[in-house]
Amino acid sequence: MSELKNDCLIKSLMKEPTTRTPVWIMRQAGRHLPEYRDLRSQAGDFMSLCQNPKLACEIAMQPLRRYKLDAAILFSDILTIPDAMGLGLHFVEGEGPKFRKPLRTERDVESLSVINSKVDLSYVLEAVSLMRKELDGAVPLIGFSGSPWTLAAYMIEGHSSRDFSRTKTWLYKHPEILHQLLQKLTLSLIDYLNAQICSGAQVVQIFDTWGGILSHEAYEKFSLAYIREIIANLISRYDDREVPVVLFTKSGGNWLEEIASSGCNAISLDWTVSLREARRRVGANVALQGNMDPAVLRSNPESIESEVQRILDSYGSGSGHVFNLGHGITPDIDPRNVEVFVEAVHRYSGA
Ligand code: 1CP
Repeated sequence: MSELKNDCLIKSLMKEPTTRTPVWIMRQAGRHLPEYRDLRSQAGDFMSLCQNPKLACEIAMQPLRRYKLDAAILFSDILTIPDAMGLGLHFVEGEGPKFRKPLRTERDVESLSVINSKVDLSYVLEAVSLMRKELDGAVPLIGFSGSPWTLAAYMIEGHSSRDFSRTKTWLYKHPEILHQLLQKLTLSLIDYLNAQICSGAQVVQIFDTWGGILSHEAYEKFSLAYIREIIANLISRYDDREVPVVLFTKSGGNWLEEIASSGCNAISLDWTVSLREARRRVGANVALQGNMDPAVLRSNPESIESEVQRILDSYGSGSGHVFNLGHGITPDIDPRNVEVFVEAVHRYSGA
């Protein structure tokens, strides 16, 4: 077993006791850091950063130099999978991700192949190995992927969307084509996450960012069923250690029991859910991660500290809580406020 100097994240995700509440931040590496923006402008664009393992490794380390975080997260994106499947990902300044060849017809779905990560996404796996080397056991490395549903939504729309109307049309008009797509994505994601684990990812998080736009029945059928299949096929122990799985379904607060039964070790919660209530409902079975509103970081040290305290009190004493935001940090946040946030979690949660 390789040495891990700070294992409080993994312990909390496994609901084992720790001396304080671990903390990391969704999207901790990225646009809120001036040193990230510098590197991106040197590299030209976001994909050039992702595809260069040395640069990706450097970016993953940037937030750890500023803040006392309990984890690093792979620097990459959930949309590298559709890119590897041939959709042609690119980023338009100020407009976000776009695909050159979005899915339009049944034939488009039929002609997609399941990816072989070692061949198609070797740059991600190299970045994972390099990050593990660079971390040298200081904190665990989190690997990640999108959920099949969330990736399918981007692949069908071709870009981000507020209501994903094209995707929902497929869901109700051509459910069998959507299922075919979700099955191919599921097989690709099993391969991808296991390859990340074998390359050094010590925790994996599945981002179901758009699960919350589905109806109750559709969520189970079109999102959670495939996530269950992924989790059931992941390597659960590697290098003599458990590899915990965290599942984040944005706006998934109505389905905590169903999400908790997916096989995940922890549920990442957005800010619309009470931690106390979530713990009462599913805390016996899974750890909980979250859930400060990222907008709090736009306020001032006093408000940030009191929100941190309120959230810690809401979870209460005992193991099984990982502090995080309820969604990714936004690009406009002042790093000084992030420092206040991380320090507050340390100060109010123990040693
Ligand atoms: O510099 C830039 O303009 C690129 C901005 C950027 C960054 C820094 C994008 C484009 N992706 C990322 C990195 C990223 N994305 C990480 C690693 C960084 C870290 O966490 O430290 C991770 C885990 C993601 C995950 C991701 N990408 C999600 C799931 C999490 C979430 O926020 O819900 C989603 C939905 C994406 C798609 C995506 N990629 C980039 C953007 C701007 C978006 C969102 C598009 C949209 O709003 O629909």
